[in-house]
Parts: sequence; structure tokens; C-alpha cells
Amino acid sequence: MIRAVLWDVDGTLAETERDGHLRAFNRAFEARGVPWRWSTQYYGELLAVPGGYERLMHDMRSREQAPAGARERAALARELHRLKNEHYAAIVRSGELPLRAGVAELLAECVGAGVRMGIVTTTSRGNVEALLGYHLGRHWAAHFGAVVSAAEAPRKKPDPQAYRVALAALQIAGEECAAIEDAPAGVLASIAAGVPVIVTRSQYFSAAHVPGARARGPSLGSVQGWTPAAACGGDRIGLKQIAAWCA
Ligand code: XBP
Repeated sequence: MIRAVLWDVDGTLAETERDGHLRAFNRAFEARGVPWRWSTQYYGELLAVPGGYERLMHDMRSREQAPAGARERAALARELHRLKNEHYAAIVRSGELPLRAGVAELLAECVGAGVRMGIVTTTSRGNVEALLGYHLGRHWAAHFGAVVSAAEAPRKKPDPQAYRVALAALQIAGEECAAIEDAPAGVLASIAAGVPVIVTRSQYFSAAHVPGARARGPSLGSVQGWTPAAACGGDRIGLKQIAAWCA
């Protein structure tokens, strides 16, 4: 049996990128009077750049309307990122970012079975607090032996720092855990930290190449469509199935 489940956040717990962060970025651009907007397709390309602030800086390199000076550009990116995270929290509070299928059930199964849990993300701490506070209540953090965000792990995935920090906090070896991720960068980070990983494909990474993942499939809420097949029975992906894939 595995001793801990390590959860990625964006794309894994909820479809936060298209329905949350992207909308929040565009609202921040509007609020700040910035003349550009990001399309759904373009944001998919920008996701190759890890980190919201870094994404803003990357995008501004090819924007004529962006400030020319490096210092002004960084200041604008910081302000837009802060505004984006405010809008993101408001979107979460409006109830428009539900947990993905099977997530609530697996969270509850871990609690019931005494399998420890960690949050392993490189998104901003406030975004984690907003999403988990909304869905699990204000004592959400009590369910997790480790909560690692950009505050604790500034080196973004695919760097394994976030996973290493979580393993140290849980005082557990990587091979005793299973990570749940949706994107190639997260898969690379978990594998580099020695944590077996399964992939629940999200909107933006539905066809991504994820070599090294123990299993990949459409959702924790379904036993159909997984490679290798989900052979442990039941109508959703549970701990027994995850342990079988990670053994
Ligand atoms: C997700 C990310 C983040 C979010 C935006 O990280 O790459 O950058 O897209 O959040 P993970 P910030 O897969 O580790 O959850 O704006 O706070 O960076």
C-alpha cells in the first residue's frame, strides 16, 4: 500500500488554467488598462512557461505596447500578477471551478484509510488557499501533512524542488508515495524526486507526451480509458488501483 498521495493543483484538482487563471489574467489586463488579451489557444502555448509571473514577462517580450524598460516591465508584471491572483480567488469563490471528477472521493478515501496527503504545486500560496478553502472548508490544511506552493518551492516544476520539500516535510521516501499530475512538467518533477506518478489528463494537456508515468487516463472519476487498464474494479480510480500501478 502507498503511504502518501501527493496532489498537484492546477489541472489536477480542478480545471483551473482555462476556467480560472486565463480568465483572471484577462480581467487583470482589463482592470489595469492594458491593451492586450490572451486567447484560449495562446494561453495553451504560454503554459510552456512555468509560473504566472514568468508567463507575463515572457509574453511582454513580444508586445510592442509593453514598457520598454526592464524595471518598468517587471513592475507591471508584478502588479498584473497580483491582480490576476485576486481575480482568480474571486472566480474560485463564485463556485465556477469545481473539483474534477473523482477528486473529492479520493481525498475522502485517503482520510478514511489513514493515507497521508501532500499538496505539491508551484502556484502562488494564495491560489492554493482559495481553492482548497472553498472546497474543503477553512480547516482544509489539517488534511495535509505537507502543503508546498511557490512560497516554499520557488523553483518551478519541472524542477523537483516542490516534491523534495514535500517528502522532507512528510519524512517519507519517494517510492512510498504516489503523485497525481496532469502536465509533463509535473511528471518530470515527480520522477526526478523519485515519486511514482499517475496522470489525469486535463484540458490543456489532453494529448501531452508523459513518458515515465505509471498510468495515464482521462479522470479519477472513471475506470475507462486508462493505460495500463484499470483492473482493480470499482467505478472510479481508488487507492488500491493507484497502489497497483505504482508497485
Ligand atoms: C501551475 C502553474 C502556475 C499557474 C498559475 O503549477 O504553472 O503557474 O498556472 O499560478 P502546478 P501562478 O502545476 O505546480 O500546480 O500565477 O501563481 O504562478
